[in-house]
Amino acid sequence: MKLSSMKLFSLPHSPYATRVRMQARLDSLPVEVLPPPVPLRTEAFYERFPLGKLPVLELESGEAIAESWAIMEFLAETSVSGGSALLPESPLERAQMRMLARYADLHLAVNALFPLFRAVMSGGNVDREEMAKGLHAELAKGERLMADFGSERALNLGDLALAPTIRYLEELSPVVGVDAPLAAFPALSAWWQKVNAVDAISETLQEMALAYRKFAEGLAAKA
Ligand SMILES: N[C@@H](CCC(=O)N[C@@H](CS)C(=O)NCC(=O)O)C(=O)O
Repeated sequence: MKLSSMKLFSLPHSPYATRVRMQARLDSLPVEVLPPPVPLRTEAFYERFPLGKLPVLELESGEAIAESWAIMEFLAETSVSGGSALLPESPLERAQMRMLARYADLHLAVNALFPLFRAVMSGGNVDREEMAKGLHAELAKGERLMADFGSERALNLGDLALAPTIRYLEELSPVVGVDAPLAAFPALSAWWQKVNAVDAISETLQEMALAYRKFAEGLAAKA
């Protein structure tokens, strides 16, 4: 399998694509970041990418890998990473890494981020107090995970999966009157500081946030 040059089809504002871009930067991977080669939500797109979403990693052999987490594990497990430090050695730490990724996707995104996104789209026409409570409850789960996993551990793929979701929460939570969503959570706040101290991470997160603002302006202009 030749991996000397891979294409990552990405959207700059996508939290899922951002994870992979951060990994590529951190591990200096030979990945060319490109916009979708055919328009999203078209027959041609579904024909080429059956899951219908980005990111997609296309290998030189033509195989395409969809789903950000599948891409991340693939990249970390193949030789291009040369034994990525982002993939912990022990089965327990690997399980904890996957817990973080699943927390990001199955808890925080589903129960907090998507509702906030819908709230922004509706112009804030929601029960703000109820939503702020929901956000707090989801972040409290993350607080427990970070406290349980300890602050000394090295950053891993799970942290990269979670970081864009947290950056989005910061961007969107003011719509329900929450300006500093992590303020009540010391372990999460300490983790967030540690994550943002890594330039490859904070710069990629900033690119995503700027792209989101442009994307949101585009949506608002259409509305
Ligand atoms: N579970 C997927 C989610 C990917 C996803 O939702 N991507 C969005 C961009 S953030 C997308 O491709 N949207 C295009 C569309 O829905 O047409 C992953 O982890 O890669």
